[in-house]
Amino acid sequence: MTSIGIGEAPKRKEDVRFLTGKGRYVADIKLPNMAAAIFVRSPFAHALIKSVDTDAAKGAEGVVAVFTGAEMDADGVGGLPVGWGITGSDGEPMKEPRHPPLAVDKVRHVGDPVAVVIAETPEMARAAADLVAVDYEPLTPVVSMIEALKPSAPLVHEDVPENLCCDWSLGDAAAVDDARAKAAHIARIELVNNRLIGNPMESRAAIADYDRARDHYTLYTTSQFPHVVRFLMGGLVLNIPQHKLRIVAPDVGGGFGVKQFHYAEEAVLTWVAGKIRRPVKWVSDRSEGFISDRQGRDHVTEAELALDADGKFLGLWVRTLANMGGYLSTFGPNIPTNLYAPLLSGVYKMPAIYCEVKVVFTNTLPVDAYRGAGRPEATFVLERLVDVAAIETGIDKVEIRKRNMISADEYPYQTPVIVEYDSGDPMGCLEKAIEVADIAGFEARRHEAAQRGKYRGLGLATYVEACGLAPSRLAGQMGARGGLYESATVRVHPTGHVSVMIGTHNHGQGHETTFAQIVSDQLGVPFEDIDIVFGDTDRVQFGMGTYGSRSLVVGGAALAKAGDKVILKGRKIAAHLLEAGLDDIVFEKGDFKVAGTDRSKSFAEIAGAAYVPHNYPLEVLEPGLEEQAYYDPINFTYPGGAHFCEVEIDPDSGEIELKSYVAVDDVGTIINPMIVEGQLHGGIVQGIGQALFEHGVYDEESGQLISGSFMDYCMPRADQLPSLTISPHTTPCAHTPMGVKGCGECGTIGSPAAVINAVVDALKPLGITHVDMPATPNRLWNVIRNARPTSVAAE
Ligand code: MCN
Repeated sequence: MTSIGIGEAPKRKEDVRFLTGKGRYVADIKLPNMAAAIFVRSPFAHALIKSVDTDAAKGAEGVVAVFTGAEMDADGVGGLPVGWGITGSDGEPMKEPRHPPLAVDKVRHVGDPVAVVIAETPEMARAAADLVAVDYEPLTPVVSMIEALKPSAPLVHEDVPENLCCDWSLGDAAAVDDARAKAAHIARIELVNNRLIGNPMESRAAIADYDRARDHYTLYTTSQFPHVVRFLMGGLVLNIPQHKLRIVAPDVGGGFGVKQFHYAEEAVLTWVAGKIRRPVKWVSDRSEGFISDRQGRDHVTEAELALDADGKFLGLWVRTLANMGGYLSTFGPNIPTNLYAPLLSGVYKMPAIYCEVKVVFTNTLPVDAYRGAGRPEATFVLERLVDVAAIETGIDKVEIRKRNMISADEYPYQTPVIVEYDSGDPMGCLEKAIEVADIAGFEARRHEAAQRGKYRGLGLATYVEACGLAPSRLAGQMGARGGLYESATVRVHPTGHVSVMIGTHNHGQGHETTFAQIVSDQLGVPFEDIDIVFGDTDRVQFGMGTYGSRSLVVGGAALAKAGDKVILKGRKIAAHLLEAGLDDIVFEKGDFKVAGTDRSKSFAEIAGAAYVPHNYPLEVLEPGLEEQAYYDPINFTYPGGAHFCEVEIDPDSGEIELKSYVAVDDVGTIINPMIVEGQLHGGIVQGIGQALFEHGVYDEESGQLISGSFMDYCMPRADQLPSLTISPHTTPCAHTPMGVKGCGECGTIGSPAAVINAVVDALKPLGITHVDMPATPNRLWNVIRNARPTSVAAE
């Protein structure tokens, strides 16, 4: 029974139940009299719905009900809302077409839900779903963004001309034109940021229940932000008052962004539960997830970097097409704009930046945040371009970065694109990475590989990200339609045990451990005596959930603030009990003491006195020891780092082997080094997945998702990875209570660029300056074959 503090690495509290199979996920929940739901989904990417005949399905064995979009419409159900609006450079707000939870007149992507079948069992519902006769009139789909913007393209939404949701820009175009005019060299690149399909271990699921006696709904859902689901769904889709709606997101088996949105299935099930007056459950299988979960990335970009004769950056110009898919998802338009362009300065002094983004509708699955969300895309553009500039100017890739890097004493650093970095030491990260990765020995390793007939390459990427979403005022200026603060309640029980109710959501990040460490450190309460409660709108005060690596930075800060209030109240109680002045009471290692004396009261004694107030200052203090705090950050936090990757490519097969990966990251004060290392591991592997394996591919003619299963969508496996070397180099954040910065997305942000830079470096002898992601063996084999069909061993 000991307190465990900040910087220690206890084993994760939550793993006891996960590793012993006792986690309680939505799919594990069984309510009495529960029916099962199966969605009827469009097989077409683009089609008119001429009619939906549900008669046969309604007559099938075990069927309870069948509902269509038209019925929900007739009942006044609203469209799925967008939580973030953007405005075009012409001052026009983005086009925001209606998104009915079940399609009404038209389907806009394969998998668009058209009807829902409710039956006694999932098998019965599935059999009946086949009997729902939808008369579609297929239309020509548009998949490519370039095609979608052509005047002749089919329209995904009739009220959105040219399929253009928004023509958005940030920065100073004239200043960048000046930079280009003055430049000694302009490096240019065209690249694709491939579409990703997130695959958390647990697929999405929902159970809705309606309590007739209380006229009250409960929705259990696999969500990263239950309060926001209640806010959006209750307030804007179903018109259920907030106090009549409870959202529970119990154990959730990974999200990575995919579970950060308000989904149609949640609204449909809740509405259905009210109609059939029975609980109803839906559990997606993996195949359904591929055509119903939100997807990520999908940019086409051209960019130019202007440099002077010394290799100093003068200006950056970026033009990006960003795919939204068939509908705007909850945060879709925010990702390729506000979370992308403001990060284009990276860790460099970039005097001028101009970025324009055309946000485009296509007949594909909606695109939204996926781990990193906009920031890996920005890093990829910048770090690929810097490498191209290095090759073209003949300046070494490390040297060109150092020449342009913001030095530690230049923080706080105002970029030309909104954000002001509060703290950092990119040069320190880079120097450490150079040492840990043994860059001095690389040429010898390259030579040795060449002897074996292999191309060996060294890739470097630096990065900075803005996370800890977000200062509400700034987010509001950028189009957020809600606040982005966080909340925590510290409830001290009469025994001194502590329950923390926190508005974030733990779905793999280890919050039950790290938040308990914060409380244990602050209040001196044994680690085991602290329980972290989250994911239930009836148990926890309003909170914004987990995404944007915000939980520690914003939620942890709210928690520390609430802890401060507990200490202050405890000191007041102690002052009374110890007959001392408040200013004389200090709180040290779990004891309230009269400074300079041996008189003290333990934390548990003070808690007991607060709840059994026989000797208590009732005139000036309420009984009880429970405090709540909300925290709204004043800035983002800006973790950053330097990643080195080494690869070997077999020129005969295109096979690629990752030989080493070194990551030096600055995540501010570290609460739990083991958890941070795990987060970096996971993030880096996700980035490697994007760089080498994963690709969401749609057939251009039919709009079918070709990579719709793990047979075609290739996830990284342990045996394809080297042992990762994680080596922190931290500077404390200047404005968060504990000096912390987020870490949940860092790995995903630095790694795609580091890996592709290594691939391109390996192929340098062939004169290749860019390879698109994913750098699969097939792609590399073709690149090598078209460049020079000889073996490197001959050199
Ligand atoms: N931490 C720490 N010291 C720091 C920073 C963080 O000890 N300086 C700890 C935190 O206390 C927390 C963990 O590291 O336990 C991650 O913290 P944070 O950076 O605040 O990120 P969040 O908890 O807000 O998690 C969100 C982030 C995102 S945006 C995605 S996507 C993501 C990710 O984290 N999805 C994940 N990591 C994931 N990990 C798992 N296992 N599953 C997911 O779905």
